[in-house]
Amino acid sequence: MRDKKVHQLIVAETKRQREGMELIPSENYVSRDVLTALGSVFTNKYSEGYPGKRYYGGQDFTDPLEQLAIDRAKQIFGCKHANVQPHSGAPANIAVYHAWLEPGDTVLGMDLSHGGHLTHGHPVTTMAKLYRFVRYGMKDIETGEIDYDKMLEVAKKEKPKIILAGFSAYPRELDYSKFREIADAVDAVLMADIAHIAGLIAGGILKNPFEFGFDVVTTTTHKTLRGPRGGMIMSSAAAGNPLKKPQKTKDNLATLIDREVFPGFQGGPHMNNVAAKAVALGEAMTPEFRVYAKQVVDNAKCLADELMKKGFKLITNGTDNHLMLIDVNKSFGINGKQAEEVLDKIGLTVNKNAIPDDTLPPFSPSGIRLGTPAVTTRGMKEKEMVQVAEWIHKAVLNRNDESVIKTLSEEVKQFCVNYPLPSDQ
Ligand code: DSN
Repeated sequence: MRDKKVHQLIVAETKRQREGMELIPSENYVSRDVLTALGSVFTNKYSEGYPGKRYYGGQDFTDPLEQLAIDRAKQIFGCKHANVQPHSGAPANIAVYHAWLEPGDTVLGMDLSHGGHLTHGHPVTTMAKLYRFVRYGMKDIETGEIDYDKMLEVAKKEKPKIILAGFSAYPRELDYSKFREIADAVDAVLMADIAHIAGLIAGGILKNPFEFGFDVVTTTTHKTLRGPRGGMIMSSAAAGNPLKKPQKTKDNLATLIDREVFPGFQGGPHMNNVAAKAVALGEAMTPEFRVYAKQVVDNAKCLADELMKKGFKLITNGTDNHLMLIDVNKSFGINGKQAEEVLDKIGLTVNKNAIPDDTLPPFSPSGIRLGTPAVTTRGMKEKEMVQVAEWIHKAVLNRNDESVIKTLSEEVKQFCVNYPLPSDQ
C-alpha cells in the first residue's frame, strides 16, 4: 500500500488482533473470502434501487449479486423477504420504525439496562424524539426470566404499534411464543432484532423468531453471523414492487420497508458490502458453520461456569447464548472500566457494560460483557476457556501488580499466536 501511514495502522491492528483475544460478544473475525469481497471492485459501483429496478446503468453483475445475497438470507432464516442494503443494525431498525410508525407512535422494547439496545429507544437517540418507547424487563435478574404478565399489562395500556424482541446484553433466550400472544392481543407488528444471535440461529442452535410468527426480523451481519459490518431486514411476507407506494397494511410491510431503506432513508447500497454479505451467508449454510455455532454456546457456558467458580457474579447466573454479563463491582469491588482496562493490558478485549438497574454511571458501570464468538472462530474450545477464566481472575486480583500483569500479557500473547486468524489461514 502506498499510503504508509494507513498501512502502518493496518499492520499494527493486525498484530493486535493476532496477539490478543477478542472477547467482546458483538465482534468476530471474518474469513479471507469475506475480506476479499469487501475489497473488491464492487466498491466502485452505484446501484440505487433493487435488482431489476435500478436508477443507474451497468448493473449486469450487481443484480445477480444482490439477488444471491437475498436468496441466501431467505433460505437460511426461512422467510419470504430480505433486504440486504441496510448499512448496519441501527439503519435497519430505523427503516422498520419509519416504515410502520407515524411520529408519536409507541414501541414496546426491552429495558435498556436489562439488555435492550440503544436503537430500541434510548433517550439520547433521534428515534426517541420521534417515537414513544415503553419498556418490558426481567422479572427476576437471578434467572433472567422476562416478566411477560407485566409486558401484557403494559402492551394493553400503551397500545404499541411495534413490539420488539431483541437485546445486546441479555444472556438468555426469549420466549417468542409469549411475544406472539402479546402482539396478537394488541394487534402490534412483531419485530425481532437478532443482531447478536443471528449466527446462532443460522447455525440451528437458537430458536428462529420466524417459526413463531414474527412479522419482521432485523440483524447486523458482523457479529455471530461472521460477515462484514452491515445490516439486513427480513420479513415473513413477500415484498411487492418497491416503485409503487402500497397501503399501510401488515401484508405490505416488506414493500414499505424496501421503500423506506431506499429511497426513504439510505442512498445507494454499498455493493462491496453486499458481496461480502453474500459470501458470509454462503459460509453460514455450511456444516462447519453449525459446528462453530454450537461451539460458541458450549464455550460461553464453560467460560461462565469457570468464572462463577472463581467468584464472579454473573447476571442471571449463567448464559444460554454467546454472551455473559458480569457484575465485577459486586464480585471484586472494581468497576467495569477498571476491569476493562486491566484486561486490555493483558490482551483480553472486553467491554464495560451497565448491569440491570445499575447505580454506577455508564462510563464506569458495574459490569463487563464477554462473549465467545471470536475466540471460537479461532478454534478455541472448552479447554482454552478454562485458561481464559484463569487469566481473567488473575488479572482482576493482581490489577495493581505490574509484574504479574506483564507476565500474564506475555502468556496471552504466546498462547494467541497458536490460534491464527481465519484471514491468515
Ligand atoms: N454495539 C453493538 C454491541 O456491541 O452489542 C450493538 O450494536
